[in-house]
Order: sequence, then C-alpha cells, then structure tokens
Amino acid sequence: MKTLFFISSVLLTALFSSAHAVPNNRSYSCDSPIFCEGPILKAVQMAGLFSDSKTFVDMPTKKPEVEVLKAFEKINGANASRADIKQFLEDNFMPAGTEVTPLHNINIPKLDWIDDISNPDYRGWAEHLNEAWGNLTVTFDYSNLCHGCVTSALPVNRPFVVPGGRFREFYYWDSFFVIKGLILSKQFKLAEDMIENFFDFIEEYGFVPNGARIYYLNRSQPPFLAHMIDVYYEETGDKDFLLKALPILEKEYHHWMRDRSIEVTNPRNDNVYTLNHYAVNNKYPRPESYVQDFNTVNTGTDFSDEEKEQLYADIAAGAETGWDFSSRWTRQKQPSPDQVENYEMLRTINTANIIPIDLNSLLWYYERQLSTWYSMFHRKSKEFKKKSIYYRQQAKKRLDAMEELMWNDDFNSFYDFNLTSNEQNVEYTPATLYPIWVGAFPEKFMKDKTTLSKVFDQTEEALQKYPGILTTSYYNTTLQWDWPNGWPPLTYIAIQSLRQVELLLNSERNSNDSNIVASTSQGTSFNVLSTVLAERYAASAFCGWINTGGSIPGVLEKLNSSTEDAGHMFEKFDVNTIGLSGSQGEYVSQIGFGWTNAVALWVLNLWPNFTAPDCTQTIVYDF
Ligand SMILES: *[C@@H]1O[C@H](CO)[C@@H](O)[C@H](O)[C@H]1NC(C)=O
Ligand SMILES: *[C@@H]1O[C@H](CO)[C@@H](O)[C@H](O)[C@H]1NC(C)=O
Ligand SMILES: *[C@@H]1O[C@H](CO)[C@@H](O)[C@H](O)[C@H]1NC(C)=O
Ligand SMILES: *[C@@H]1O[C@H](CO)[C@@H](O)[C@H](O)[C@H]1NC(C)=O
Ligand SMILES: *[C@@H]1O[C@H](CO)[C@@H](O)[C@H](O)[C@H]1NC(C)=O
Ligand SMILES: *[C@@H]1O[C@H](CO)[C@@H](O)[C@H](O)[C@H]1NC(C)=O
Ligand SMILES: CC(=O)N[C@H]1CO[C@H](CO)[C@@H](O)[C@@H]1O
Repeated sequence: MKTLFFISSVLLTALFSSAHAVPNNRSYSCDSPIFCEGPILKAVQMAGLFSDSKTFVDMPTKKPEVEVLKAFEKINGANASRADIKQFLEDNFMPAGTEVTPLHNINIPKLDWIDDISNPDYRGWAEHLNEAWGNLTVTFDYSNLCHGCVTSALPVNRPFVVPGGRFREFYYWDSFFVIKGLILSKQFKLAEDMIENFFDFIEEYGFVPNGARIYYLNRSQPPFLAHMIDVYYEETGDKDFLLKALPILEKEYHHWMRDRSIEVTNPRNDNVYTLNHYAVNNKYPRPESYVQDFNTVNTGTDFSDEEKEQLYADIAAGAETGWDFSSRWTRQKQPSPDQVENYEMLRTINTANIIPIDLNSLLWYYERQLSTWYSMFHRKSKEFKKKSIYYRQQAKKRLDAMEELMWNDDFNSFYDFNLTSNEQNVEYTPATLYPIWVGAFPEKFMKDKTTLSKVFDQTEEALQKYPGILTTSYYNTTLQWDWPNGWPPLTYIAIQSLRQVELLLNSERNSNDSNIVASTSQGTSFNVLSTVLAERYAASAFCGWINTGGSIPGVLEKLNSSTEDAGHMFEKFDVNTIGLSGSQGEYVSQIGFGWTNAVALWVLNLWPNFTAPDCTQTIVYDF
C-alpha cells in the first residue's frame, strides 16, 4: 500500500509539474469557493448588505478558509437568513482592502518643470498632484492575514499605483496613463515596478488580467503594455529592460491572437481577414458586480439558460473593453422611456459581435513595435530578424483589414465593424482616433495627405457641440461610457493625435512645399483644437477639485470653508459643464484618481502658460 501510494503521488507530482511547464495551455479562472461563483458568493451578494458588490469580494477572511466554509454550513448555507449572513461576515471577514497597505513615505522629488507653470493656481495644483502619488501608491501586504486565510488579491511582488476609490488594486489600461504621469513626476522606479508586475502576470497567467484580483482572471483590458514599454524605454533608454520585455510582450500578443481573434469576411469581395474582438468565456455574474449582473440577466426577464449565459459572457466582455458600459456594445442605443435601471439597455449587449477599432489599433501597435524592437536587436540572433519580418507582415495585414473594413471615405473616419450587420457602425466616438494616435495610417493617407487633414472634422464638431471635454458618444443612455461623460484617457489620445498629425503635416510642408495645412475642413488649426481641448481638460479637473474643497495654501482659499472635503479629482467629467464630475453607470463616480491626475500633469507640462479659471463663473473656451 505504502509503495503504491508513493508511486501515485510521484506520478501526480510529475503530471502537476508538467502542467506548470506549459502555462499557455493552463486555464486560469476564478476558483475560490468564497470569492468566485458558488453558494457563499451568491448568498452574501444577494443579501444586499453593501451598496457596492465589490466590497464583499475585497474582504479577506480572518479565519482559515476551511473554517469559513464550515461556518457558512452552520448558518444553513444557501438558506441562511440575512441576519445570520451579517453575523457570518462579522465573524469571518476583515474589512475590504485590509491587505492593501499605503506607502505614504514614497519620496516625492521636486520637479523643475512645475516652476515654469506661469499661473500660481495651476502651479500650486500641479505640486499637489505630484504629491498625490504618495496617497495612491500601495502594496499588498499579507502579513496581517492568518495562516490559511484567503483574499481575492492576486500576489504581486512590487508596489503599484491604484486609481483610487473602490479601485483598490491596479488596473491594466489605467496604468498606462498613470505611468505617463509617474514619468513626468520622476517616479521612474515606481513606473518600472508597475510594468514588471504586468510582466509577472504574463509569465504566470499568459495574459494581463483586467486588474489584480482573482475575479478578474478571465478577462483582460485594452492592451496598453506595448505603450507602457515604449514610454519607459523612451525615457530611460534601458536596452536590457527592452530585451527582457520582448518575449513577454510577444506572449501577451499570442494570447490576443489565440483567444480573441476572429475571421471576418469582407462582404464586398469575400476577402477574409483576421481581426480581434473582446470576448470572455464566462457564464456567471461578475463577482464584483454580482447584484447588478444578476438583475440585468434575471429580473423581469424570460431568457433561456443559454441566453443568460450568453448575456453574462457579453457583459464580462463589455468590462474587458475598458468602456464598461457603452452604446458601442449594445444593440439598443436609447433606453426606453420607462427604464428605471440601466438593466434594460444592458440586456441588449452584444460585445463579441463588434470588431473595435481601438483594440485593433492597439494590437497593430504591438505588431509594429515588436517588428521595430526585434530589428533593433537583430545582431543578437537570426531568430530576431525573422521575428521582425513576421511582425511587420502581421502589421501590414491588419492595416489592410482595418482600411478595407473599418475606414469610411465619406466621413473620413474609422469605425467599429458590426458582425451582425456586416457593416461599420457609423457613430462618432473618440475610439476613431486610436489609429491616428498609434500611427496606423493606410498607404493612401501617406500618398495624399488631404485625407489626413480631415480626420479631425468630427472631433471638431463634438468640441463645438459641448463646452467641456470630448464627449464619449452622442447617445444619452445612462451608461457611463456615453454622453454626457468625457474621460481623461480619451482626452489624452485626442490631444496627442492632433499634435502628431500637426507635426507630420507641418514637416511635410516645410520639406516638400506641400499646400496641405494642419487644419480641419472648417479651417480650425489642429493646434487650436488641441489647445482648446487641453484647456478644457485642465479647467474641468481643476474646478472639479476646487468645487469640492481643494485649496492651495497661501495661493487659493477653499471656496466653501465649511466643507471638510479637501478636493476630489474625478475619474470622469460632464461635457456640458466645466467643473462637474461625470455620473451614471454601475457604481458611483470615483475620486482619487490615477489617470485624471496623470493627464492633468501632462497637460500642464505641455502648456505651462494656461491660466486657471475662476471656478465660480461659467467657464467657456471657444475656438
Ligand atoms: C435549503 O432549503 C431547501 C428547501 O427547504 C432544501 O431543499 C435545501 O436542501 C436547503 N439547502 C441548504 C444548503 O440547506
Ligand atoms: C493625502 O491624504 C491625506 C489624508 O487623507 C490628506 O490629508 C492629504 O491632503 C492628501 N494629500 C494629497 C497630496 O492628496
Ligand atoms: C449591429 O447591427 C445590427 C443590425 O443592423 C443592429 O441591430 C445592432 O444594433 C448593431 N449592434 C451594435 C452593438 O451596434
Ligand atoms: C437623457 O436621458 C435621461 C434618462 O433617460 C432623461 O431624463 C434626460 O432628459 C435625457 N437628456 C437629454 C438631454 O435628452
Ligand atoms: C516629398 O515628396 C516626394 C515626392 O512626392 C516624396 O517621395 C517624399 O517622401 C516627400 N517627403 C516627405 C518628407 O514626405
Ligand atoms: C510662456 O510665457 C512666457 C512669459 O510670457 C514666455 O517667455 C514663454 O515663451 C511662454 N511659453 C510657452 C510655452 O508659450
Ligand atoms: C465569474 C467567473 O468565474 N467566470 C468564469 C471565469 O472563467 C472560467 C473559464 O476559464 C469560467 O468557467 C467562469 O465561469
């Protein structure tokens, strides 16, 4: 008996470790009996003890997992009363985020460029934002958890910056903007740490999860790692870092190509292209939004089990897009007049049937950069040269597909491609600017740059229509990635696109006597457009902060001395009124806030001569 047991355990170990050796084939999913789908999660979430479903799944246990499971049985498991569940939580769990440990003592360097900001209010605010990294930098510290206690936090080795509010862990695409901000703030080590945490995730899971929690393990977020590596390398010139990054970036790229690609036939000529979409293998409520998802799928509906599973999958895929949620993914574009919750619109979500222009632009950038970077190191290995050629071809194929299927000559714009209608969704959103931002220009743009001079016409119209930052769409849906919300990352991408195309057209003019000017069809120069958007952004974030109690000692007093609040940096803004936070969506608007602070620092760095507005007045920046 003893020998047999010994042999089988050796066998098991061998099997287990061989599974370890091929992490790409391993399926990672949320498998905790507490924080993932199962009777405990359902009972606790549906008891409705917290206004935000994310609270419970961020609560570490204060007893070993086995004891918590027993305690749940003791209160009758799925049949437990609300009062018993409340007691069960008190007895067995610590407050949400107990394992998140702030690093208040990070070193905040003084930034010379802040001295160049001419306006004292904006200068003081920039100093405040530079210091604010100290309040957003944390680590996971498990030392206050008992032996056998469990948490939903994914193990990470280095500190990181969180967005803030309910977002107690780091997020994938948020981190690109945060890293831009950290570099401006000379927090190079922290920027590198954040990128290395993502490297570890890719080594471990084969891809970058949406965020650093176990319940994010079956989905990612917009792939920004190539951009993170790019800005870090541009700043440091660290070739060893780049060399180490390449195989990891490739591994992530393969995840997108293996698990998120789809063949699309061009209805006009039957050419078949490979493009990417967001699509998540999931058939349950997202643990962190359990109640919302459960109600969306079940309350007052008569969906079949199959339809329910499809809906859960498309909801999770909607979260993977980073635009959670938006009319970009829903069949219905307008809520019905009697809609009480945004459930109804979300029920028409159809994420996987959309080929998003932003996702494909980002992956084109992976291909382009992998090709460029491998070619940089081509002397190191023959293999690298081959890879460089391979990725160049991949980029070309994708760009051809984007041009064929997603470029629209009538509107001088790229659009998402809808697999149901087999047509573009001709609707303005700033996602149209991603190809411009990453530089995915079809050849015909380069031959005749007139086209390129028109790609901002629709963005100009959006900026004329509303006084604030760029709207996310024209649909009034109650979803947070729609009108009237404007978002810092999209503002960044719009401004940066305008600056890049302006530079390109101007250098063309100088070198080639071209008569194409960097201005829209209406005659507004790209420089004016980017400056106005930047001014509106700075004013929106600044007045949002001032209006909620922000102040600068010796420079600007609190507007309302009775408020205890010390100023909020909002995650999103209302495009109708400068200084107002955005709203709506499935959780209350968050403050903190990683990408908002980063984009504000970036704007002030580029436009040191902006003047802070009087936030008590109506603020207008026209062009
Ligand atoms: C809950 O109650 C139902 C009906 O009384 C019973 O069939 C079921 O076994 C109970 N479940 C648990 C986990 O106690
Ligand atoms: C950091 O947080 C502390 C405590 O909440 C607050 O007093 C301080 O103003 C914050 N500092 C910044 C720069 O946000
Ligand atoms: C895709 O096209 C179908 C058919 O025209 C349309 O009903 C649907 O609203 C579109 N889907 C999205 C997400 O826009
Ligand atoms: C936007 O939608 C909300 C809710 O459906 C409605 O109350 C509001 O009047 C709409 N606003 C506009 C400008 O259409
Ligand atoms: C200038 O024009 C020539 C011929 O039209 C073209 O080959 C060249 O690439 C152009 N230069 C730049 C900087 O675009
Ligand atoms: C900002 O203003 C100063 C003083 O008026 C001027 O010297 C400087 O060139 C301006 N900088 C920019 C970037 O416009
Ligand atoms: C909520 C949840 O855990 N959803 C899914 C995560 O991914 C696996 C597949 O890897 C699904 O089976 C789960 O349902």
